[in-house]
Amino acid sequence: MKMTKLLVIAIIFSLASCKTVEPPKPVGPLPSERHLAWHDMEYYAFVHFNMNTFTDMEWGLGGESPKMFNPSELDVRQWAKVAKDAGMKGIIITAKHHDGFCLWPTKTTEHSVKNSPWKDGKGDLIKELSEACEEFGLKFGVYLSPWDRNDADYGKPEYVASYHEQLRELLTNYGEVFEVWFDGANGGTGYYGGANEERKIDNKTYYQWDKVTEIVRELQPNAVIFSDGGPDIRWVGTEEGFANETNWSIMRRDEIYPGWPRYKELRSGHQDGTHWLPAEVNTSIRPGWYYHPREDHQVKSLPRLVQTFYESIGRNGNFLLNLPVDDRGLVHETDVKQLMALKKQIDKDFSNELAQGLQVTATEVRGDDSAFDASNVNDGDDETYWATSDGVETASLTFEFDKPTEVNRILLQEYIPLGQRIIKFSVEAEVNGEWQTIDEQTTVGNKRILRFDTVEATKIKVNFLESKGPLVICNVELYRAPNLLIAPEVDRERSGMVSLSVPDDEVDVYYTLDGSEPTNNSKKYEKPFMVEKPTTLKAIGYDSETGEQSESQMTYLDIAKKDWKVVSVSSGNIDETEKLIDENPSTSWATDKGVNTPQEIIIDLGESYELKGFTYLPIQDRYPFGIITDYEFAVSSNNRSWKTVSKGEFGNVVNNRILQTINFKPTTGRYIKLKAIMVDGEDHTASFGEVGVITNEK
Ligand code: FUL
Repeated sequence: MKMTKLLVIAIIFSLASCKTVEPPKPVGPLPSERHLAWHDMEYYAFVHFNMNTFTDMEWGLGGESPKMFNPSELDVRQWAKVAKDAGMKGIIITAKHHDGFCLWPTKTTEHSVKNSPWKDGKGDLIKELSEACEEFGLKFGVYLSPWDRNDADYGKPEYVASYHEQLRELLTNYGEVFEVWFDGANGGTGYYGGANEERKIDNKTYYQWDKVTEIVRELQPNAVIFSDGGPDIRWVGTEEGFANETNWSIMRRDEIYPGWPRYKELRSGHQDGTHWLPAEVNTSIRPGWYYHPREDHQVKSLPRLVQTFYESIGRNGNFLLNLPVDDRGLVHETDVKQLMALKKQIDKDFSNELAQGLQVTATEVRGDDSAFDASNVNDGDDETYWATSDGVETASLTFEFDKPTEVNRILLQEYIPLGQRIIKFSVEAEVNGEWQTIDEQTTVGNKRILRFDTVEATKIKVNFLESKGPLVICNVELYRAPNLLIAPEVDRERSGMVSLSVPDDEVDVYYTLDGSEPTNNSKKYEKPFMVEKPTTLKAIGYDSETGEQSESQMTYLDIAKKDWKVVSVSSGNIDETEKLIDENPSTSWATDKGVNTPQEIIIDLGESYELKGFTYLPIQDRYPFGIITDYEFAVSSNNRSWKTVSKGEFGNVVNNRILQTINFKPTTGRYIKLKAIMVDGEDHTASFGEVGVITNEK
């Protein structure tokens, strides 16, 4: 009897030890299948190409004639080839922007390609592009602006019905769509069938978002829906091209709606989120979303693009990079060059993975089971993961090199089908037998990449310090990325004095003032120098040890502001107005609060110039206010009789606070007046970061 009892106990024990350990329970909310497919997209193109491309605007008013849409060399296969060669996985096109012009022959309105000279009105750009995407193995997505400044019925239920129909057309006739993009900009002034008035709608209710979602689900069940707050993926709360370091893929989604005033929270997500709502980082390769010839020299620099890569994909977001296709209908040569430079650099950064196959140990493994072993993090398989036991939410992973090895990047991935968990972690390196902390960070999510100064390490340790549950890590990679030379930064004082700087003392700076490309034979920068007249400055950083040089930085400098004086303001403290002409983008000046627009400032330029344009830099503060959205600009030779030379809207200036450049017919004068006709915000103050002019001076 005793023997049998012992045998039973032994059998139970051995069965228990054979029993495979259960995987960790999910920590919700969780991603859906369509989310997981979207996370894999990582990097794809936005294309802003529509009526604005031909009117040189950012936000068309809606009254533009379809006749103006007439690309001379349109080639959507070139777009697709460029995107493919750049390593992108899809293209999202502005099928309709706020001005209402449709790039496909919709049945809902006459305001479309069918009434344009392009292909004698027989063209269908959406069809061409969807086919080109298929040919090049890219996914295809559509942007359909809810706001429509052309439609006479905008504001009434009739427009919403037609909007839903447009969506149906786009999702029915053009094959598989991976993402549908709904913009947050809404209501306001417009053409509206000739009414030319302001129309306000309620963002939350007017478009019947539930119905919109229903249409997408019915016609394209695999597509993700983008808007400020989803329902599937979210805007990242800035158009500058970054997510915050802390970036949860979850949010309290029901609090969010288009135009949500707490949009800055979109940059970080919510640790206690109720829905999976990951961030898409959208930004343009140029200052504007649409093509403007004046921005041909402002295509983002390689270091800036690389930074955006690390601050989007490297911070648990997807990277949606906009290409403003030009009025020929092609991705501009300069943009192509930068895209390829970015591809090459990222390929270089991640060319030599150092962690794979290394000896890796964990302080704890789930149930001591080899299925969840630490070696799963560097086996090159994202479906296997290292996990800790229930209740173990702090643990470390240590990688051991055979010999001291240079490292400056670490890439970490949580196994997100089981939820996003990590709240805090740190990275240490063992250098010359001593441990040093490299970084202390917060979230990981689908992918987190840290860049740090190169260390020659014998071991790398990741300490997971706080988590929402047991740890579930599917991938860790280590790299030694090459150094990237940064182009010089240009600073100019009011006097006209210019200084150039690079972050690295070892790097020399060379420059030219005649528009030619600098080399290490050009003038070497030793000390600040004077530029008083309009000049094109180009500068490079040069490493004499390696012979490597940075991209060249081109800056256009107009007349120096040394004799300028603000002589009159409609309200506000005139003694502080220097801030709007001090060449310092981080200082600003504003009129008094609560005074109704128009508000204005008058500047005496000190002498008479032939003026052909002006610039307005919106306030660059973290919490901006009083941005001028509608302006009037006048010139005078005596500060008494004025000539209005330009009047209009700074399109999209609130979302994208870039330098606004307005050209007008050359006019001679000594005094300039900038009037704020309309400003953003409720407090009726007009703010000015910097005001400048463009002259014909030689
Ligand atoms: C914004 C729009 O108003 C811009 O024009 C642009 O389309 C950008 C991507 O979204 O909200």
